[in-house]
Amino acid sequence: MSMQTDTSLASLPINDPALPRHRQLGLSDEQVLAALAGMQRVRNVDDRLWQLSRQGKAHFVITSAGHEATQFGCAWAIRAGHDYSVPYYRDMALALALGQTPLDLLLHGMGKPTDPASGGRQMFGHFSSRALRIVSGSSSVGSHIVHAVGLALAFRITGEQDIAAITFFGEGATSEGAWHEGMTIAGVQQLPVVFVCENNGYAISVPAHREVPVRDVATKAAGYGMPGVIVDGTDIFAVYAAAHTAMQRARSGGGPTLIECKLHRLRPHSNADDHSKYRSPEELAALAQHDPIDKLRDYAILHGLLDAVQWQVLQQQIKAEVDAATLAADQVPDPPLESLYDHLYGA
Ligand SMILES: Cc1ncc(C[n+]2csc(CCOP(=O)(O)OP(=O)(O)O)c2C)c(N)n1
Ligand SMILES: [Mg+2]
Repeated sequence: MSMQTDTSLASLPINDPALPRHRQLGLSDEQVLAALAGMQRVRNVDDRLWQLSRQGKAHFVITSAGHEATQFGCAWAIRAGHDYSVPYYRDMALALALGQTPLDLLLHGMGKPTDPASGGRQMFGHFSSRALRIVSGSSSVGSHIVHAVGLALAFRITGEQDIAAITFFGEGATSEGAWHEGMTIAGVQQLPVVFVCENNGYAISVPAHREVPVRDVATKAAGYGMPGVIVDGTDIFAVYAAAHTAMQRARSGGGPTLIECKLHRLRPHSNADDHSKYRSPEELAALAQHDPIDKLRDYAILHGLLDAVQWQVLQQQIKAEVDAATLAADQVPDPPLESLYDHLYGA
């Protein structure tokens, strides 16, 4: 195994360089359109949660805006319900890409008793689903890395083959002790686990150069005995290529990989944050150039997968779908007072 950081794109078989990129990667037109619709759908849910928080109906909002291509690109490489995904609070798009619905996410955001993640017990961003093998993260930044590595160690101990765990985190998390411990065990044991860093350049208001001592998080991989790969996290195909290669490598006994996806957080960290206090007006204006949905839409139109009118119609359909899900979630009664201590340890 190479200990060097591989900053080139991990490659998949390319049959014909004249083909569009998705075809070169073995992805169908339908898969690309489904991902585009899914990214737009989760952006609508994101919009809606911010509105609901202003109405006092959603308690906490963490945006995935700007991170969608990374999360959908990785989802293509995950066999949902087979491989284990250990996301962090930023991964609403991943939860949707793996099979959760807008209603599931809205019930979670509104703390309803039918919230599939936790029955309204967890704060927003703790996505989980037993059926989809999505394991809830914990609020303490970076601590879930250890859970993903523990899963991979369990596969090793129980002799499970052809399976991998994949975990997600921000660049700020890579400065945490738990991240170091998890990466160390994964490297020492060469476990079937993939680490995905969604590097958006900020830990809330703290810029990356004040939280991470290296320019590229991927270079840290060398210290843990695994390859590190850098990709453009706004490019769904680049992310998929890297994630597919890393997951296949992990599932076939090749060991762990660290993938760094460079991208932009398009909105404030959470509904408790105001990013105009630490991002300049120029920086805020430039964010529009880094929207992964625009990028995939332009690609789809360029390759004739849909036209501008069909895109308009699709956007309207998705908005109507999210409107209906919002109404449905809003009609669910809040948890009754007497359920206050349900599911609590020792209650
Ligand atoms: C151990 C710990 N320290 C601090 C916090 C507060 N906190 C929540 S999110 C966050 C930022 C983490 O940034 P990063 O890992 O880059 O992820 P991003 O939010 O940018 O996606 C911080 C400091 C926390 N939850 N846990
Ligand atoms: Mg960050």
